[in-house]
This record gives sequence, C-alpha cells and structure tokens, in this order.
Amino acid sequence: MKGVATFQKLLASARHIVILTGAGISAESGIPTFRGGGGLWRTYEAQELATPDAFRKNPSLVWEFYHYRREVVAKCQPNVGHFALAALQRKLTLQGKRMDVITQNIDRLHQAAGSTDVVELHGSLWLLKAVDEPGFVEDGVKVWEDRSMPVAPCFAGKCQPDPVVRSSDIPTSALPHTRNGQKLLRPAVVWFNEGLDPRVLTGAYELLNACDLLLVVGTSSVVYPAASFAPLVAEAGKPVVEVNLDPTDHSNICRLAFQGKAGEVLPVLLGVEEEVTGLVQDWAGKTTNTRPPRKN
Ligand code: BJW
Repeated sequence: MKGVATFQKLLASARHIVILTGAGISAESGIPTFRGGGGLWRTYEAQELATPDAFRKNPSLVWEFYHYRREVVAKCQPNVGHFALAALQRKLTLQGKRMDVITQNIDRLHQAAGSTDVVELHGSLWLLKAVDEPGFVEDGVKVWEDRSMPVAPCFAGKCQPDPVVRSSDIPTSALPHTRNGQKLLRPAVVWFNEGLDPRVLTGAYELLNACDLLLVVGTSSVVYPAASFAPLVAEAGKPVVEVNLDPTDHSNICRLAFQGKAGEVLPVLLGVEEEVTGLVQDWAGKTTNTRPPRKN
C-alpha cells in the first residue's frame, strides 16, 4: 500500500494521536452506514427520523427505528478495524504516548474491542434519557446502560424494516417511561438540530487542539460539528490522514488518504497486525466461554 512508510514516520514522531471515526468503521461489523446503500429503514432515511421534530410528531415510529437498530447492533461484534485502533492505543500508551478515539458512532463497538476513554459525540444507543431533560437514566449510582431486549414489551415483533410497514402507532403510554411512569424516555443520541453535549464537545476540541496527528476513519465528513474537525487540525498545520472506502470532500486537505476498507487498511497502516490477531483470538475465546448453552 503506497504511503504506509510515510504514515508510519508521522506516527513515530507524534506524541498525541487523535482518531475520528464514523459509520464506515462499523460497516464491516454489519451495521449499515447512513449515506451508503442500506441506510434506509422502511422507506425512511435516517435524516427524516433522527430529529426532535420527528419524535414529537410520531414517537412510536422513531422508537421503532431505534429499537430495530438496537436489535441489529446487539448481534454485531467489533471488527478488525476496531481491534486495530484498540491495539494501537495500548501500544502507544506503553510507549508513554497518548491516543484518543472520538467517534460519531452510537454502537459502543470501540469500547467492546478494548478502546478506553472513547469520546461519544452523538451519544449512545444503550443510554436513555427523559424527553426535554438533561442527563441520562441512572440506577441511583451511575448512568444505566440499558441493553434489555426489547427495551419495552410494546416493541416485541414490531420493528422490522419491511418497507410496506409505515408506523405501528404504539400508544405513547406503552413506550419506555421513567420508573415512576411520569416521563417519556428516548434514546440518548444526538439528533439533527440538537446541540451536542457541551462537555463532550469541549473535551473533543481540547483533544483536537492538543494532538499532533489526526486520523479520520470511515466518515463522509458531512455532518457538523464533526465535519469541521479535520479542517481545524489541518489549518493548524498538523497532519490529517484519512482512511475511507471512497474519496471524501476532505481528502484534499489530508496529508495522506488511503482508500479501502478500514478492517483491511488499519492493521497494516498502524503496524499492529500481530496484536490484532491476539485481540481477535481473545475475543473469540471470551464469546465462546460466555455463550449460553444451546437448548436442544
Ligand atoms: C468505509 C467503509 C469501510 C463505508 N471502511 N470506510 C454547519 C453547516 C451546515 C449545517 C450545520 C452546521 N452546523 C450544524 C449543522 C446542522 C447539522 C448538520 O451537520 N447538517 C449537515 C447534514 C449539513 N448538525 C446538527 O444538527 C448537529 N447539531 C448541532 O450542530 O447543534 C448546533 C446547531 C443546531 C441547529 C443548527 C445549527 C447548529 C447534530 C448532528 C447530529 C447527527 N446525528 C446523527 C444521528 C445520531 C443518532 C443515530 O445514529 O441515529 O449522527 S446523523 C448521522 O450522521 C449520525 C452519524 O454519526 C453522522 C455522520 O455520519 P457518518 O458517520 O459520516 O456516516 P456516513 O454514512 O455519512 O459515511 C460513512 C463513510 O464510511 C462513507 O464515507 C463511506 O465511504 C465510508 N465507508 N464502509 C472505511 N468498510
């Protein structure tokens, strides 16, 4: 792959590397991207449903969309691309360097692969919050990661992507509510026309200002504010490198742009092929040991 040696020189001289990821890194895990083929659910594009207006108009439809995605993501595993980033973070930390992952994804597959302190710009599919209120649902001590399936009985058998189905019109009272039943809950993700959590965004800018190398993986770089991150770093005179299946609007501001699947490019580019093999084997061992016994 042309440019690998140049990238590895940049990597070797960097003290603080930031990785910005988008839906493309999870594509090889089987999670559809937003703007590629397969981004439609029923006949809707994500942009039509991922808005506070859409939720206000039809909370049942928007919840069905997110519940379907919870079902898809729950069955997915981190892929080689996620493992390569986790392996690099571990390796750099041992060398006394720093690496941070800022992701636009809500699937938590970076964390599943072993990445730590991941900045989730757009929230998480596994957290819930009350409508029009700050903060997440907690269990009294900490934020509650809710992976229950279905998250409410009303969704059982209802969230299929079949384009003939429009909305199941589930009564709002049956949708997920706070324990006292008073407040309607929603997925704790950031929709279009909603501000990002200011603490999360400030944290991301601090990392971008401090880093000396930005690697952008699997994002079309069209959704703001994340779309402004690469230009910000490039304008500061620091190298930006892209890994994407296709060229993007930002390829021209990148010092290097690698075209290909993240799972194929990253292990070689980051020089972590051996470590990735180890992490994949560990994962396979863990999932084999924890798989419930088959019923037959
Ligand atoms: C592979 C691969 C493989 C495939 N290997 N690569 C300034 C200018 C213009 C507009 C705005 C602006 N500032 C704000 C806005 C409005 C809006 C916005 O950006 N609109 C644009 C569409 C123009 N932004 C907002 O509303 C944000 N809020 C905000 O800024 O608040 C202040 C404000 C409010 C109102 C007005 C003005 C200011 C919030 C944005 C929230 C985005 N939320 C979503 C949904 C999250 C929950 C959910 O998942 O349902 O986040 S939208 C969706 O897009 C999701 C993603 O995180 C995000 C980015 O998509 P991503 O990850 O890039 O995916 P794709 O599909 O686009 O690209 C995948 C890429 O992977 C492709 O390039 C493939 O080639 C590649 N790929 N397979 C490597 N194997």
